[in-house]
Amino acid sequence: MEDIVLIGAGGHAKSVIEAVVSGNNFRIYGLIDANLKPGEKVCGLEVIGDDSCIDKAITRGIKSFFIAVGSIGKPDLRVRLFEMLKQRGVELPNIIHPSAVVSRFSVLGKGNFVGAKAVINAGAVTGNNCIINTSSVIEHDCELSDFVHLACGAVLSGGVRIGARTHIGAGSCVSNSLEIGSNTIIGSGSVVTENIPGGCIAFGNPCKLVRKNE
Ligand code: JB3
Repeated sequence: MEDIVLIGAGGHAKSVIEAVVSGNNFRIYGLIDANLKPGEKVCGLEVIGDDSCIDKAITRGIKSFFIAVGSIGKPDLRVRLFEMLKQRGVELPNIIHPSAVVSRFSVLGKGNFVGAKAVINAGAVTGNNCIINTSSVIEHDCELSDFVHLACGAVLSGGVRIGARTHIGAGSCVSNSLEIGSNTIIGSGSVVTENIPGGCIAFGNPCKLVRKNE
């Protein structure tokens, strides 16, 4: 089994660890976290140090890394870490919980997390480093750009398009064929029935633009 290093050892890392351990494709070599002490354990796995350990792990022959810091609306850290790992030329696999249903007719980029009981249906396409969290649904022909976060239980109906870095809050629903722009946050529990532009915060039922996302 191939070794993998997880970057981040907080709440989201626990969901990632659960998926990796259940999936049986990788052995977790260790966790890298900016604030936890080396030797501390999360779900029984050891923190090996901070981001300066990434190069040490590469030197020791680790090829695969996964960004296990999450985000709630602000993906900047995930973006920075992803660019840094890309520059180092390491493998950035998708981590998919074995209970997720991912269509063979969907196309996923790199470094995506697909949580327990998530569904990605035929014809859907994702970019890189998205979080498709627990029990979320990406229906047929949806298109997600890079760094999108679909929080737990969010549902995209068929043919929805989501711009880069956009966060769809937990339990939200987006109606068929709508488009949500980049850098937008849709608040939890929203019901999106019309297109939402980029760079804004919107929420409610029906979902309405509330203010700019600065
Ligand atoms: O709601 C759900 C199901 N999940 C949320 C997830 C999507 O986002 C979760 O509840 C959290 O709200 C959030 O998870 P995350 O990002 O794991 O948050 P937190 O528990 O605060 O852990 C962040 C970890 O990243 C902490 O242990 C920090 O020390 C660490 N960290 C911060 N900056 C960093 C850096 N680690 C590394 N390696 N490098 C950094 O620059």
